[in-house]
Parts: sequence; C-alpha cells; structure tokens
Amino acid sequence: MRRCGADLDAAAATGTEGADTVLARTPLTGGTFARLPAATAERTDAAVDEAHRTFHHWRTVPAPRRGALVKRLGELLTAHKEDLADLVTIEAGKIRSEALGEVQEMIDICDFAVGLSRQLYGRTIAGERPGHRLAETWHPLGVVGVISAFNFPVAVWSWNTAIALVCGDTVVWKPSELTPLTALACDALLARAAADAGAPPGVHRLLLGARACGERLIDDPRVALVSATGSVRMGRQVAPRVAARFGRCLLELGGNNAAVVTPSADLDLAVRGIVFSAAGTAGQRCTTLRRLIVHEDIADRLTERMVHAYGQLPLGDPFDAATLVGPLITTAAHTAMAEALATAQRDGGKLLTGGDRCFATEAPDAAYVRPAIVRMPEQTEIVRTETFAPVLYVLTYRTLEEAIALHNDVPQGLSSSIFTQDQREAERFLAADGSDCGIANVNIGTSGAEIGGAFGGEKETGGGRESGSDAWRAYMRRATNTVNYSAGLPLAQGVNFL
Ligand code: UN1
Repeated sequence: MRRCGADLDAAAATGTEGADTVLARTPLTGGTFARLPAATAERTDAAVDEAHRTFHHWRTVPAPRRGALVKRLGELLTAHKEDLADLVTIEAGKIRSEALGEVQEMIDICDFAVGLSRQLYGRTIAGERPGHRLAETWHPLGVVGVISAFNFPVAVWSWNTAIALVCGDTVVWKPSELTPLTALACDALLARAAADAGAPPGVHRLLLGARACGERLIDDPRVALVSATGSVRMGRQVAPRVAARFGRCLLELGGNNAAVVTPSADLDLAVRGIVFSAAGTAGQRCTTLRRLIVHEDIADRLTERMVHAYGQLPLGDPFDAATLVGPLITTAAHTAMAEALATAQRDGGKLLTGGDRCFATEAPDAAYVRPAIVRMPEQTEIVRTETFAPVLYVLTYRTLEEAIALHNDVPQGLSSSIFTQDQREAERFLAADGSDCGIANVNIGTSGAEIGGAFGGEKETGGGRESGSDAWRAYMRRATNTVNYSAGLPLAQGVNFL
C-alpha cells in the first residue's frame, strides 16, 4: 500500500475557522495551509452591485464579442491546465487523470459557449393576423449567482459562467468553502481574459465565504438567477427564499443513481463501467453510481467480479499516477459513510468489501477509505438516501418491470443506466415509463457525462439543466414580439373593439 502525501502536513497552519476566515486545506492530509479573508456583508453587496452595474453595459455588447472573452478564457485554461489540475487535486483530492479531466471539461464548455455566442436563436412563429410578424427574442437576464460544491470545484462554475457570459449576464460566484484556491485561480484567469479581450472586470466577482455570504447572495433581488449545486438540504433552503422574491433558480442537487444489469449484459464492459462510476472520484460525484439493480440469475457472478475488481483498486496519494481512489473530502464524510454501512447492515445488508479506513496513523486528519459494496435484501431507507461516499448497494430483480420500479422508487432523479445487449430492454429503459432521471444511459455508467448534453435531473435533484444542449435558455429572458406592419388593427381571436 502506498503512503498518502503527508508533506503538506508540514505546511499546515493551525487555528480555527471563523465567519471572517476561509481556510485553505487539503483532504490529502486533512491539514490547513492558508487563511483567507471571508467576504463581509459589505463586500458581498459591493460584488453584486458591481456585477449589476456591469450587466447594464455587458448586455449591449454583441454576443459574438462576448464570446471572444470566453474564447480567451478557454485559451488560458488550456495554457494552465496542469496547474489548475494540481489545485483540484490538492483541494478536492481528485486523482490526476480526473483532475485533468475536470479542467478539460472547462475547456470544452468554453468551446461550446463560443459557438453558442453566434447561435442564441429565437424563432419566428406563424401568426394568425395578416400584416403582422410574430417572433421571439432572447435577451440577457441579469446577474447570475453561482453556488458550487467541492466535488467539481471548477467545472460546474465554468458550465454556468461560460454560458452566462455569452448570454450577456454577469456572474457572482460563491464556491465551496472547501475549495477557495481553485476558485481564486479561476477568478484570476477570468480577470486576465477580460483584460485581454477588452471586457469589463465586473463581469465576474468572487465571494469566498460561508453560509451567511451565500444567504446574502440568494436574497439579493438584483440576482436574477441563482444556480446552485449541492445537497437536497441546501436546495430546500435556497429554492423557497429565491421564489419568495420571484427570482429564478437552477438547482442541481443530490443523486441516487442506479444501473440495471440484465442477463444479456456484456459483463466485462459492465464491470468496468460500474467500477468507474461507483468508486471513481471516491464516490463523490453527483452522478456516482450508488445502486446496482442486477437480475437474480447473474447477481452472484457479477458481485464476485465486482468484489475482485474493488480488491485491485489502488488507494492513496492522488498525485501518484497509479492511484485510482483518493481521499474523501473530510473525516466527517468517512463518519457518514461508516454510519450508512452500519445502518445497511442493521437492515440485513451484507458488506461484501470495503469500508475500512487506511493510513489513519500516517494521516489521522485525512480519510482514505476503501470503496464498499453491500448486498441488500431490499431497498431500505438508507439505500434511498444519498451518502456522499463510495458505497454501492446491490439489489436483485426478476422482471424488468420490477427493476424499473425499484430504480425509480427513490426521491432523487439525476442519472441512470442499463447494461444490456437486448434492444427491447434498452429502449424500454429509455422510454417515457422507463428511467425517470434527467440522464439515462445504455452500456455506460451513470457518471462522466460530456458537456454537450443538458446536465441535471428530476424530483429532489431539483429540475435544473446546465451545460450543453439548450440549457443556455435558463440564463436568458424570452420576449415575444408581435409587429404590425399593416395599416389595419385586427385583434387576435377575432375580437372586435373600436
Ligand atoms: C457533479 O458531480 O456535480 O457527469 C458534476 C459527470 C461530470 C459532472 C459531475 N461530468 O460525472
């Protein structure tokens, strides 16, 4: 077993976190190494104020010129890909390849947004009156408040920011308190891109801070859209507050993603897809595979192979090229995982592998934990709950109807997949009465979506869509235009008046 990187421990600062301080820390050791001033209420208001003032100019800049800013950002992200990936590993604990992948996701969304900056299409509509033209136009919306989580500390920001900027919006970003350095780096790169592209610096403001700062941001009536990624608990608080002032929300909350594995599945491919989705990123993606719904005839064979594959997963220092599983974000995440495993076992679940903590002596403040697989007799409450850690629950089914019912019988609705070589089964899973998730895949796992599709999910996942496809529409306001170029004034619906 390799040692985890403990060298940062030496640089770890002591001291406690207060409302006026954000600590830079690393899950590699659990140590802190810098203290940063948190945004005060005044700074939060000033940031929104500047973004709001800048919006009034930015919305008049032609969209392709706004695209030039995002193009420059993409170039800078490409130039600094390695450095940013280092920060992602240091602050979020991602293995090298996934950290690089996260930065690539940012570069990809910049490309997408640049193309989009020439394609913010409205449409003309067949009107019912002669001499009239009916059309719709998309206009910039306003200030977008972006609240992001630790697990994708930069990619989710970039999905929102790249799209918002080409849409003519300005952005105020409150990142997770756990990842302030990646946020500072992104903010600095965007500031440089703005200077290079001749865009005003106020298109983007960063707020490092804790809950109070986020609350002030979401309550500010000048923030037209709050795009928040995080837990269902957070979403439950944000949504009604924003709704109370008739603001818009885009929510990307918890997932409890499942894969159905049918008897016809290619098991070699399924095992690889399942292991990446369930144990990759140490189980800390919104899209992480948390439930495996396997046909009873292949359940023993598949779980045996899964347990074997889990036994081969190198756990340790995410900077080591051979490591596939890095640390959990905090020791509290390990506590939550241990509690979930205990509950599952009380419910009759059988722990097949994992759950044990490693390197506890070398790095007592870090949480290196072996990904776990638990075979469950049924879908109990703990299985229906998202635990943000690498726990995979295995359930069995007899008929596809039963599998789909089990699949959908959870409060969350983000991502899903089916492993099958039977086209009928695949199509059934993708149909209107199949998976109820925002993402439904065939023969790949639940995680690792490309940026080109709309990303998000239903039910307690919050209903928002970010990233590709036409998700940009959430960042704009739609105006319906009726233009009368005739000398008459016929009224719609045949109404006569005057
Ligand atoms: C998240 O976990 O919040 O599909 C985002 C994926 C990544 C994005 C995950 N592209 O797993």
